[in-house]
Amino acid sequence: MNKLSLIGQAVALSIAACGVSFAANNAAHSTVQIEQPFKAHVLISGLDAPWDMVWAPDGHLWVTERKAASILRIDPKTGKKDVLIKLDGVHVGPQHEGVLGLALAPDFMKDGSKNYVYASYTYMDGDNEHGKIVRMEYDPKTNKLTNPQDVLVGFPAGNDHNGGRLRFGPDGKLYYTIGEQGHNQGANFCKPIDAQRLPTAAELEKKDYSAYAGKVLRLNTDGSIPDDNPVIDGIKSHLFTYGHRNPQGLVFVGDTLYSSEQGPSTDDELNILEAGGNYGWPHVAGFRDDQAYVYANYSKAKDCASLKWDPNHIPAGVPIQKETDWNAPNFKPPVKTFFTVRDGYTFNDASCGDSFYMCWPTIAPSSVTYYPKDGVVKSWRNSLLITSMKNGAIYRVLLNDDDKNVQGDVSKELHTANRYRMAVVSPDTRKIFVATDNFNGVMDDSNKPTHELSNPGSIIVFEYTGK
Ligand SMILES: [Ca+2]
Ligand SMILES: [Ca+2]
Repeated sequence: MNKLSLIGQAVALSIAACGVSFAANNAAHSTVQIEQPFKAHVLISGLDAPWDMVWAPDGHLWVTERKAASILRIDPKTGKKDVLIKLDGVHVGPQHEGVLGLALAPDFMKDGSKNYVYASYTYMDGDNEHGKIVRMEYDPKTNKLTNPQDVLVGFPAGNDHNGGRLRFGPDGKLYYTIGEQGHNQGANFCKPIDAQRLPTAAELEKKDYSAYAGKVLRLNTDGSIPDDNPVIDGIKSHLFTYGHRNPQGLVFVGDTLYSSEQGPSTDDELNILEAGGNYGWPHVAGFRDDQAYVYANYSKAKDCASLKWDPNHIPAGVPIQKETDWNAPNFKPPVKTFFTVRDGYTFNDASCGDSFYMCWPTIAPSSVTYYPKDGVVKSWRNSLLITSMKNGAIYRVLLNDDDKNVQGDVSKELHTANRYRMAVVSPDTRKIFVATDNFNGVMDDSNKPTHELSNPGSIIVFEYTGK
């Protein structure tokens, strides 16, 4: 317990130092103290890449452990952990593969409910990697999840950008985000981005879902296509929206569906998802403003394999397209970016050394959750809380009264030197539970890149101590 309480103190100190308005002052740590006092402690550590987390009607946190391929039930007061199931056949990788999204049926634990629980994971089908969504049954007597049944199988997955958030809508449908597998970058730089590719009738007939990369799906709980899904380019499929890069966050606020999405070196996004909308990737990052982004399509370069991918310098021979040279009529711009910079921005900042990407203006948003209108923290009411992996913080965005737009400012809250994977607000709105990644980089308390995470593989509880 000594270690935990010491960690708790360290966390509390760093919060006190870092509650600044990010929009007002980019040089953090120097100005305005937030008025809300929080204290913090580590609820549980030793988790193997916690990924999704929901507050269940049984008063517990339900958590997917991506790399352990398990689903956990954790007591939010004591940190006591029960393994509900360890899923078979999961393909686990270092960063993006394993058990991802988790959603409980809307009638979960109500009288007569079958207590269905849904999760997504990556798997190998021969040499091909895919993602699937499964349905399980929870038995409160044995405290186990059993009988996994396929809901939707065979959608695209890979070693990068799998999206992976699974949520129920108020319409009783399942919504699921899929990334574009990080094509056109890194080790996958010669593979084309399929975020704009739409499924054909022939593909759907064969249950070939290879065009579902870079999309958000809407499906019935049995995996079928809802009758009222949008018809896009003449085809009705599981697609709800398209043109996404790596959308990992998904939350309904009333009927409005917000999604956070990871951009390239600029322009992480907060979007409102509307049926049939095209969110622009890879032709547009953020707004269609021609600022600090062009679409460099390596897959169309002659002899791509002979080239070297470089995020800071596009090699000769790679076709380039300006954002304003692309004009899809159903393009939906984001409601907010994190952050847009002007052309000429120095992406390869020498002061960041080999970790130059850590100093990019992006935040690596991993999830989005909602802080309600009647929450105890007054200035947080009606806000979205977006977890940042790279910057170890929650970026708070205030919504307009009608929930259909954002107000201007973004506040950076609750910083620690940890990669924030997912946040959940307790029903009494006093506590924010944050699950943390196990490895990789984060900005430390002096805003410098570090790979020394304070509390890897943990759930941190930030508790409001004000009135
Ligand atoms: Ca976009
Ligand atoms: Ca742009």
